[in-house]
Amino acid sequence: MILRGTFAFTAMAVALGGVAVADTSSTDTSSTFTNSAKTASGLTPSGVKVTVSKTMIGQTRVASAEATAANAAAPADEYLIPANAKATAGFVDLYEGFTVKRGGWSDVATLTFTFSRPVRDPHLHVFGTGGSSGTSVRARDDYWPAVDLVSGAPAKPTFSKAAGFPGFHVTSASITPERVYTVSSTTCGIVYTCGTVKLNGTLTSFTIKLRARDVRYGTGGTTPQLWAAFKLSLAEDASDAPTSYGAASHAIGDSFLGRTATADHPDTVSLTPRGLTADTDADDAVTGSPARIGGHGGSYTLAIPVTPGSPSNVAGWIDFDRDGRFDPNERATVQVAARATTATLRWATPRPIGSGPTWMRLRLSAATTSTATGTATGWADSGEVEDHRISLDH
Ligand SMILES: [Ca+2]
Ligand SMILES: [Ca+2]
Ligand SMILES: [Ca+2]
Ligand SMILES: [Ca+2]
Repeated sequence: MILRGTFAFTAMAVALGGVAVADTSSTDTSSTFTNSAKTASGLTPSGVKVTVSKTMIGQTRVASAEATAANAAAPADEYLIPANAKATAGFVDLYEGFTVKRGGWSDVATLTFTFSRPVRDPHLHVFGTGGSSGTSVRARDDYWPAVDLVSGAPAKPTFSKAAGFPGFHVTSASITPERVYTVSSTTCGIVYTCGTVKLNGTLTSFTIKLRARDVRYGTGGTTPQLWAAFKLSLAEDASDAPTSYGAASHAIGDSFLGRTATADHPDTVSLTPRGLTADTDADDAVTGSPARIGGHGGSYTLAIPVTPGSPSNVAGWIDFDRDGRFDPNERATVQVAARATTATLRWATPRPIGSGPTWMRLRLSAATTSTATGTATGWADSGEVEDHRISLDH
């Protein structure tokens, strides 16, 4: 058996689907990461900023810190949910020099992921995390990884396996090898771990600890090495009015129209907002089919139940002229305080309009960070969108 000195890179190439870590040819600026020894920082397509602070344990040092660019053409991966999560940006670190306990576990580093907005049930994608040193069975160490969930805010979340992790065991608090053994080659499931965990909860941060389990060959390798490669994807809520109205997508967090929002498009990620062809929301703030909106004196008023976790803006568009678009002069807005229960929108109609059916879009987003309530389409880093078929009565 011949072990090549580059097999860690080979495993990484397998785990990353052959996308070179330095490839920026297909960078999409809607999803980016930068990376350094102390901090990795990224922007999700929806606009939530993710900051990863790194703390090395003991003698560990960061030997390399690379960012992986977003690539909308990334292929699906059996170890991922959403299946094409490789399309998003992420980062790859190499940690070296940790204190090795022969045949035992070493603590390597802790990573704290902090989000600019609360996010519900984020998915952490683990790519080819693990390591090895040395090039022959007479002088080598493999480092099988473990990922422990240490803490979180406002409360410690739990892990649940979404996909992947062959050869590894996922519990509510850790990802660990089912067993460790001597191997002739490495790949996902053999020394390296590859998969997706969901972090259950609505979070502003979580902290993981990386550990390494040594398996020694002969006299052992030279420099201890552990690769750590991560991406994140967030739950999204999508609009569902006819296509002519354009698409709106919100990262799901702690603020809602009505009491909650259901996640849409759970199987794939997108770098651009996507609508739905049919309503899948189980919690509508406005009910009735169609909902009836009463008006008099040239204005329409609607009281909307809301659940804002922070001060929020609420906007609504009614397609008064029924041209299949939500126009700027068809918008009404109101601000609500955290924990308000009702948002009341009042539209002054642009011109005399007939009663009857049309479409309405409602958007709620955090007041501090988002301009989503200024436009009827596009991303928002928080809140929810609801589209409703309505009937105007006057
Ligand atoms: Ca809702
Ligand atoms: Ca939804
Ligand atoms: Ca219109
Ligand atoms: Ca919705």
